[in-house]
Amino acid sequence: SNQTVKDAAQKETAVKRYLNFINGEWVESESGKYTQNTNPVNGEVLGEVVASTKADVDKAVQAAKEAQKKWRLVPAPERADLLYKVADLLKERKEDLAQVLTTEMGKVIAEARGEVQEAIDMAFYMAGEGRRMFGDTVPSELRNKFAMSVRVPVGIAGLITPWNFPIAIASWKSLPALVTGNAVVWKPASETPFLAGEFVKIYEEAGLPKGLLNLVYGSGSEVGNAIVEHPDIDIVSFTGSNEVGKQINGRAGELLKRTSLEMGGKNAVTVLEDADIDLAVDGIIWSAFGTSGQRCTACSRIIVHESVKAELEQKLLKRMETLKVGDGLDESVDVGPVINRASLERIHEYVKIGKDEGAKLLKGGEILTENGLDKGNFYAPTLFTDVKSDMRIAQEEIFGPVVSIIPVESLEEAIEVNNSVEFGLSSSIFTGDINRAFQAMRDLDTGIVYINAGTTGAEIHLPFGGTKGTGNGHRDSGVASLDVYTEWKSVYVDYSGKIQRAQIDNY
Ligand code: UN1
Repeated sequence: SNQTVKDAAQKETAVKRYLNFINGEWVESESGKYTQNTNPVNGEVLGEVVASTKADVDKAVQAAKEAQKKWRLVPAPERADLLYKVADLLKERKEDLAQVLTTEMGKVIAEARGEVQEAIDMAFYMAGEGRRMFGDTVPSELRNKFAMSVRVPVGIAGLITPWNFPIAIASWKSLPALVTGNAVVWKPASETPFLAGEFVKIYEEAGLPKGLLNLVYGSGSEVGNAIVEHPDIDIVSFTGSNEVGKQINGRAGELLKRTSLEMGGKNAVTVLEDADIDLAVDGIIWSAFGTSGQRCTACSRIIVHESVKAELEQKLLKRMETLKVGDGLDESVDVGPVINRASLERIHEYVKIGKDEGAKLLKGGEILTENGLDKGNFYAPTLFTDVKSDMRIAQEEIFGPVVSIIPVESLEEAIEVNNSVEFGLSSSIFTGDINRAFQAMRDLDTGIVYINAGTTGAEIHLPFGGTKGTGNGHRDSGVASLDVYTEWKSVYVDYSGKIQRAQIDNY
């Protein structure tokens, strides 16, 4: 009937809307307001999400507090069952999730699938931790006394996650937090709200007890601040910009609150004179232009021995010719859009700064508007050469498809240049000499080092994080992530039947 047609049409045009998830229910925000989610390929409005407030955070924390009281008593192997279910569901829905990811964030579909795979891997891996989560048993100084240390949950974890790896990074944080017995309040980036909602739906479907993981959306600083400042949130885990990380660290420091911070990178690939240049080119192309350079681990500096610089430049230019820029849903596209207009303009500004500083622009350096790209946020893959290490384009994180060649004369100089930035996330060296590879591995001051591979592609069962301005000593993923969400409790059991005085009676 006509009615049915009309209903169907209405359904078709209904706005897709995501709500907060608090205490096991999908609920409106106190604000009654919404923010729009757009597709970076064409600016199309995909739908909207609630604009949450401090009051929403308060409710979420209250729910988390109740839920955590019970969850901490559930045996860790049983907690892990939830994670196995999450893993299975992620696996089942891998393609759907990848589509949502590409549509709201822009990374090419092959990389989106790869990112969902990271979350799947993390879920299985952390589920396994439910049966490990090792503590230590150590000998006591005293007779008939037993000593051990065990991990206990911190309490409530506040997670603030970025848009560039919206499900992988959310999985690096939420899964270890939950398996170790914490409850979670999560604020995802406002640029990638739908994938966050979908991830929470998976937790829900897996049988997540109510209140254990709460989702609050928010685009300004109100929600983030509320999470950082809430007295019942015990640890704040953040991945994002240095600017915001420093603010969080400052405020959390005053409150004596634990933080785990993962921030910028200024990662370099070093190419020595004895390197396989074709291999290095492959590594650089993938690391510099994959995800349109919007990875914390992206290669944005190439430190090359003078004797192979010309060959490297030539081969890079040739490969860059073949890169197809466009809609990431098209399987043949190599480089998608950047996240938004502001980002596009910031990248372009850096290119201008580079030119003004005297760097030589070899390729790219422009906002792309032709061939239907004008509605999206597309930047041409860009290569600078003859860059000096102290130029701003060689020091500051650009977070776009821009890479700079810095010539050097020796391995020692390469290492010095690599280490002369405020960040310390990832580095890579291409060389055929195993001795120099090991020397570099020792001396490159970053949390991640690659030998004969680009700067990206970290695997979830190894610690992820960096030195210096990149972080504050904690690690996401890998077994090290358990340290973020647990306290050590040292336990002594004296079965001697008398009060023995440590440090005294045995000496
Ligand atoms: C990030 O850019 O914040 O190592 C994460 C990589 C990915 C994760 C990047 N596995 O490039």
